[in-house]
Amino acid sequence: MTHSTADRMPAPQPSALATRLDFAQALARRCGELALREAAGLQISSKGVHDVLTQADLAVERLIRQEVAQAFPGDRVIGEEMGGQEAVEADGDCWLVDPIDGTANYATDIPRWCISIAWLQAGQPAVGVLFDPVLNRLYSAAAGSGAWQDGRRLTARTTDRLAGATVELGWSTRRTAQQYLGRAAALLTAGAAFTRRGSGALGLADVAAGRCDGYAELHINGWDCAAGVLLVSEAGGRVNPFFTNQGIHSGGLLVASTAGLYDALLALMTDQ
Ligand code: LIP
Repeated sequence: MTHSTADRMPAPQPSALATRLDFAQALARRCGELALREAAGLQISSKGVHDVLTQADLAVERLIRQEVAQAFPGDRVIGEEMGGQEAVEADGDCWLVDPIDGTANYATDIPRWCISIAWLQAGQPAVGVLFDPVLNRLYSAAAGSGAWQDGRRLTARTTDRLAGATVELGWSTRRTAQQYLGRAAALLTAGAAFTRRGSGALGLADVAAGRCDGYAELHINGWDCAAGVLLVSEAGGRVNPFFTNQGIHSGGLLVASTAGLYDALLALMTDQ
């Protein structure tokens, strides 16, 4: 039997998201290897109080930008260290990257930091990849295709009460000590335990992986959380409309948790 060309279906072309997902996963691993190499003899500078920069942050972001330009010419990149926001509309398409999230941990040899790479379409995370080189854990998500860690499907917890919950409360000097302490007190008063471990991205990965019930921060930047919020939503958790509210350009309040905890945690974080 002969087959006409019409009978031979073309091989299914990977979707644009699948292509970018595969690219980001391989790149995140290369970035992690670079960061591990750069850790020896680290040069550390300060961007401000409790805000450090290392030459590794810059080297990793340069690698990301170089690889994106080669693989996807014309794609816009916004990065924590080299910016790029001015070229991207709030509802635009871009790569949003944090070359090393948890830089203070990285700079002091505390083993909790990661590479965060996200691809946004129409201003919303569509592909998210985190690589934790210390534990060799690769987290990935594409919109509508679930959240994964090293090939294992991730599912957020079903916790629906603050009493007994564990929440990571991210901190920076971008909000006042009184504001932070007020939220910490409210969590403790509600019977929740709180922690702060210095990497918003890995805090979000823990929510997606069912290791923590929520991650909240009064102000976080888009590059810190773009990949992590997609992991949480694809793992069945809930996230506030961070990227609808100018998340690309100005950052802001982030609440990400199990579906059952979301309303209570959002109320606690927004209660003046
Ligand atoms: C960190 C964030 C974290 C925040 C830290 C710091 P960086 O990002 O992931 O949420 O609480 O202060 O901003 O600066 O290490 O990339």
